[in-house]
Amino acid sequence: MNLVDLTGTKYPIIQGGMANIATGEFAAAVSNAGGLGLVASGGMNAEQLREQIRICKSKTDKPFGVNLMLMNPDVDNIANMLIEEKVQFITTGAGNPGKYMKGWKEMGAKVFPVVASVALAKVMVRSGADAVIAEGGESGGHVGDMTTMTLLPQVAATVDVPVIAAGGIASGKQMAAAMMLGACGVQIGTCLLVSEECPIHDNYKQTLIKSKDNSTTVTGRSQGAPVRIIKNEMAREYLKLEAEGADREKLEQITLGGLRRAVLEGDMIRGSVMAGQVCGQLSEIRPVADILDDMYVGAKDCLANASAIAI
Ligand code: TUI
Repeated sequence: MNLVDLTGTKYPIIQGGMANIATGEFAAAVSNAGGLGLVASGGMNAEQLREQIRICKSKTDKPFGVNLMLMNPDVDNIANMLIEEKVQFITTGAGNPGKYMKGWKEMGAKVFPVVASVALAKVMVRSGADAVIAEGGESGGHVGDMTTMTLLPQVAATVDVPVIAAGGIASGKQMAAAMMLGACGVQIGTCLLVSEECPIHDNYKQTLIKSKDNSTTVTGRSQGAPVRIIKNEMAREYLKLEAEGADREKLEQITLGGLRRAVLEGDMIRGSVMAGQVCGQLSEIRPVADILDDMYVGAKDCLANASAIAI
């Protein structure tokens, strides 16, 4: 099944979670532009998130959803609130949402858990997932071990629900490649950070535009919580301490509040500037509608001309 049939959107493109960034207003902008906008839960409690969901509802009549970051301390209350608010699309990240699936499905929601392994994809399908999002470690923020190139076809070959590709997708060519590997659509995050509508500090957008292919690194592997961020003073200090075997408390001190520092204050030196490896491809700030249009038209074009590729 195509992602468009599953979501009722114009394009088979969904927005990534993006904690502390994807407000109700931003998610509505993505939905109005033809993608599936998602209000992010990371950094919010249930009541704060409810308010953002209501803002999103007031700003779009198109389909939208919520991304539930499962490491959120208020996760149980949020899971229930999503039922009260009758949120129709729920994506999850950074964990196993199994215990919430029954309640969400009974309310009528479609649930797309992010998986970083074939094993979790199988478990999620058994729990009733309508699709799974196979996210490779090219993506920004919390990452798994596999790459999109290797994870996506293995998940697609194993499960009998649609598979959405994520991680390393910011162009029509990359979208087309994901479709060739068995995806029914894509999830994008980093390339939306440089949209006009994205409510992050301008320093964050300019840092992404200046960044190169190898501008990101992964911190937190020693803590079992790997996070892809732009290399800066904080990231270098973190990696040095990690290599020296620093304890959890010391490492947490460095990153505490780091994402908010980057997003709200524009602190590109000590902030946690989450971004995927596609950052080197980004060159300008554009409206969300242009980013989605170009990606979709580019992918269509690529697939239509694929037979001309000599092998
Ligand atoms: O969740 C994400 N990406 C995120 S969440 C986030 S918020 C944050 N804030 C501060 C510090 C750290 C994070 C930023 N980016 N992506 C979805 C994702 N889920 N990627 C990988 C996974 C994943 C990994 C292991 C999902 C499940 C899993 O195993 C679960 C299990 O219990 O087996």
